[in-house]
Amino acid sequence: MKSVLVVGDNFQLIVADVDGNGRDDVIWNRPATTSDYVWLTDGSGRFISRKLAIPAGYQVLAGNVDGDAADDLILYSRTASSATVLFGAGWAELVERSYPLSGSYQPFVADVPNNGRDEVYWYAPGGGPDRWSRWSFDRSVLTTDAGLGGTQQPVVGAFSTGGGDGILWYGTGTLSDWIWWQ
Ligand SMILES: [Ca+2]
Ligand SMILES: [Ca+2]
Ligand SMILES: [Ca+2]
Ligand SMILES: [Ca+2]
Repeated sequence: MKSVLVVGDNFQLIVADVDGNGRDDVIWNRPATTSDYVWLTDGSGRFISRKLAIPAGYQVLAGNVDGDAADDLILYSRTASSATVLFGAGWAELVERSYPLSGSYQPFVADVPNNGRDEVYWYAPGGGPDRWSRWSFDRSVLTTDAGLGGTQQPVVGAFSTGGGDGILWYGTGTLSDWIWWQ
């Protein structure tokens, strides 16, 4: 089946099931403004558009950090002193919570450890300390230091049969490569 869609402007698209109905939705984020949208789908090829306000200058990551039915959106800006999570909920009535975080990172989502919830790894390539945020079912977070100390590029994948994710750290040229298993 094919549907023709016409969407103008410059959006960044993120796919996540933010209403927790088992089908992926599309987040349309304008990086420079708060005029954003989420398209919810019932699986029939039709989308329902709802307004969403993601502040300018924020990077958006998708993951299910509290392990409920709905995916969540993690918002990060290098100039902010906190990270924000928009917790997914029915009809995309997202619940916002902020968590203290300072530093300049290239964050990514990985299910490490394999416990039914996604974690966020705050990667600071080079010298800076990395951090590792693990949420609980009650949406409290534990953020600890994690050290790699290199400039490798991370690639996340479900590499092992045991479940959860592994992280392949690729170093260009003569840099060492690493793989983190679980
Ligand atoms: Ca959905
Ligand atoms: Ca925006
Ligand atoms: Ca969730
Ligand atoms: Ca996990």
